[in-house]
Amino acid sequence: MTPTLPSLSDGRPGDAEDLLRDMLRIRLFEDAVRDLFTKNLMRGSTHLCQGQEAVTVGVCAALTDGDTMTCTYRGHGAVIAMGAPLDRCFGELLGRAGGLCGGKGGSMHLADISVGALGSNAIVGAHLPMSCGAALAAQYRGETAVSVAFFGDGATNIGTFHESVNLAAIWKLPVLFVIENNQYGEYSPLAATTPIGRLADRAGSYGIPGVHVDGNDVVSVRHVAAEAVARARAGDGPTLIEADTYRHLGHSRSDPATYRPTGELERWLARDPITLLERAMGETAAGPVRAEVDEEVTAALDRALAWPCPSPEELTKDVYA
Ligand SMILES: Cc1ncc(C[n+]2csc(CCOP(=O)(O)OP(=O)(O)O)c2C)c(N)n1
Ligand SMILES: [Mg+2]
Repeated sequence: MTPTLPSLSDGRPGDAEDLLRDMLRIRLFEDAVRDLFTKNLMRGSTHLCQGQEAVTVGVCAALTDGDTMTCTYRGHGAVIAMGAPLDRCFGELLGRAGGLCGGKGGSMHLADISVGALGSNAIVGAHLPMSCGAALAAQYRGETAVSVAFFGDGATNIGTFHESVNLAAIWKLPVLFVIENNQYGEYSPLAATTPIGRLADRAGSYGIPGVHVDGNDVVSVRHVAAEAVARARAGDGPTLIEADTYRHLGHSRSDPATYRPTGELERWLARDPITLLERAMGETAAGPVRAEVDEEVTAALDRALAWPCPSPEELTKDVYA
């Protein structure tokens, strides 16, 4: 489904530009990170999300100040979509003192509490209970804040998924459980690990709404998320959203993704969420946004590269030995 301009306008000038800007920030950030790893300027591993930008941008566009978000090791995009500054995200991955977590968390542990990004998590499913906790805190204090948990298709086979959705359902916690269904868990296609094809159907077991959406159509994602947010704020409890999407690259830095059937990547590239939106907006509107973000990302990386590493005294602060 191609997004159409009427649904983009949303009654607000610049709306489509804002969505495109946010998706491009993530795409160009991830492209730069890939480049830095290739040049060995970043260490360890990383899990990139090129191709999945419409899910995090669409959902986070339906949030407001005070809402919270948790995500996976493939979480750079989600943290950026919440509004974390790009230079401090680069700084974290580069291990610099100016990074979001002082350069000590790295790619899989980005967090920026000031924008509600409570943390990326390397343990599959471990952050779903954290979003339940944030939602419970808001409910207990009589606040209207909601909490979003982004996780993969594979995570729906993990115990914490079922425990979290069950608890949120029974306590009517204001949580959005968002499945980034990128069709694979590591090197296994969904069908090899999961006995059902439509993951949103898992909501039925917990008596909550389960919604399936085209995760490459940012406007549709935002629409579905806005409905779930409204339900949660009204005290009607959680929603499970399944957003169909695709990661353009392998599972992690070391995965060339040779297990993918011929033509599959090309089919998804033809439905690249950014290209779809750019096409819907037209070159005149979309071109300047791309140029602006390109400059923004380059400048952010340059700043981060100039930052020092944490001092030896800082290295042992805020860590467990
Ligand atoms: C509890 C746990 N089990 C296994 C792993 C190893 N592991 C890392 S990523 C991954 C695949 C998860 O797939 P999915 O939930 O679909 O997320 P995606 O990587 O596709 O975004 C696995 C099994 C882990 N990190 N944590
Ligand atoms: Mg997956």
